[in-house]
Amino acid sequence: MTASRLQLYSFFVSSSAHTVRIALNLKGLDYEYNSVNLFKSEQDGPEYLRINPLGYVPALKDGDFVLADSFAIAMYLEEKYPQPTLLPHDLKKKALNYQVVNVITSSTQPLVRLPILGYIKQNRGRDEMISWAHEHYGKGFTALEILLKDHAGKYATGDEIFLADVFLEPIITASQSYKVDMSKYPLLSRLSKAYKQVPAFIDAMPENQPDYYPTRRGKSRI
Ligand SMILES: N[C@@H](CCC(=O)N[C@@H](CS)C(=O)NCC(=O)O)C(=O)O
Repeated sequence: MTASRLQLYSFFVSSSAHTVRIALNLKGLDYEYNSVNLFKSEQDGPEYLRINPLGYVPALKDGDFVLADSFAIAMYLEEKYPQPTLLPHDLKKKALNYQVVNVITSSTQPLVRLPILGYIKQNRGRDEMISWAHEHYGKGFTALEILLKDHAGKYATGDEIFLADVFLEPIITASQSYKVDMSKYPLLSRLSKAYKQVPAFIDAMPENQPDYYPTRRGKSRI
């Protein structure tokens, strides 16, 4: 019996889906791409809400098992397909990877989500929306620079790619929709350049997804 292909529910601009695409690519896993167009609110339609009742991408279907949330998916893939590993063996380095993931997924990305930025834009105008985005990306990026300065090698926590990298590249990419000035974050800038040389990261880029299309603001992200 052949195992059914993994199904990824994604949208090209979604940073959380971007993370899962990188993880799948690093693990060398083949998957089918199912586009959920966030600009058309497809995430709130009854069909997608059956997959993720929260109405967020990404979600992953493995046979009849459905899982949402980028961290849960990354950890599921890590345990089901342990090689190549996304987690260092060293306890402290592993914990640092978890901390980086949480700075991004709990303390940065939720504050710069599309509905929040949309609400600010609608009620306070575009300039306030941009300055909100700069403030909250900036707070996260400043913390990440400090956190990683004594640990980074070629990549975030050494010379190998680990979970921290899988979450870092998408949030840096997303910040560029709002033209966050990366010259203030030299370490993150260097890491971002390094990721752009890695095929698993290149293939996961928004512009390389089947549902990509140029948006009004150029490469608009969430
Ligand atoms: N904690 C979730 C967050 C997922 C999330 O925020 N997804 C965004 C795109 S990056 C989304 O689907 N937004 C649609 C909406 O807010 O309506 C994860 O890491 O997967």
